[in-house]
Amino acid sequence: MIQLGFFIEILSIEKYLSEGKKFIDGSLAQFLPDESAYPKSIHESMNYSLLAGGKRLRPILVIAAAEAIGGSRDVVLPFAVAAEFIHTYTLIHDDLPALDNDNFRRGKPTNHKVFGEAIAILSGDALLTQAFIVMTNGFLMESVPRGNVLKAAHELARAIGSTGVIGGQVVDLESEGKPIDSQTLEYIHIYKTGFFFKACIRVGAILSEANQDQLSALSRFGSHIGLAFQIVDDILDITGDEDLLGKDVGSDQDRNKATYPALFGLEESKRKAEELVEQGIANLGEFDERAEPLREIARFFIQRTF
Ligand code: GRG
Repeated sequence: MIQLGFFIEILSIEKYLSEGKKFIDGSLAQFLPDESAYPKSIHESMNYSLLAGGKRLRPILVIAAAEAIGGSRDVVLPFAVAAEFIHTYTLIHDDLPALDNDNFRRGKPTNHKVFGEAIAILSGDALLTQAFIVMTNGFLMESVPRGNVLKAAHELARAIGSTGVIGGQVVDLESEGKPIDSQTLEYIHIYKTGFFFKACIRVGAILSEANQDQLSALSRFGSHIGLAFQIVDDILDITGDEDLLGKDVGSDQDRNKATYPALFGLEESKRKAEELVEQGIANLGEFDERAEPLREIARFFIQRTF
């Protein structure tokens, strides 16, 4: 049994994630320009990728981390939504012909296939910008000390720049078709994917006034499960179902990308992901049952099929 904060009691992680997704999906529109706002094409393109689906794991982690230390989902909601805007921007850009050149994402044709490359690039840029508009709006400043809002925005910005997600993406690109060692592979996975997950967890905690010990424990938890998530992503690119994943599988191999299964094999990669999740959860020993959703989300990371 998992307690989802104070507002709902639920039976399983599946239910927790679907409730969280519903909450985020229902909140996105209030933080976006109206789809009919001029110029319409960019707002349609932003909405297209945002509303195409997605598990909403990053916003759910912002909320779960806040609730693990007694915070409120309503207070952290703008940052949770901003995390999804940022994530969707990375997906739109990652799918572009200059990068992965993918045809499907979230079960639909990729943004550039529908709106063209120029609008897809601008749509990613606009979503990233919108995230910062949302994070720094007045509404949040009324419920959280301003210093914490600034710290949380800084935290997310640091995770996604050239010394975070973009840096990981660059090393990933530059490593295509080349043999790389396990340290470089780990760098790519931690920077490209792990930092952002860790930042979402830290943001939820910072906005909820976590103390230094809580923040350090949550950071270690986030580092472990973020890397595990990307290892499982590599595995699913081989063993996953395209309909469930909503995207083409086999693309890593087609592009001759270094992945955990390519370097260590499928079984060893699964073992490594499981070990990381257990090590991550071990950092939450001082947290009470309000951290149960975080623990279960971590376990979902290695059990997921989509
Ligand atoms: C600026 C041109 C330009 C490109 C940037 C930032 C970037 C390109 C790429 C980011 C790297 C990236 C997309 C990493 C993959 C992370 C990942 C595993 C995404 C899938 O996440 P899920 O499974 O997706 O949570 P859903 O659809 O469920 O939200």
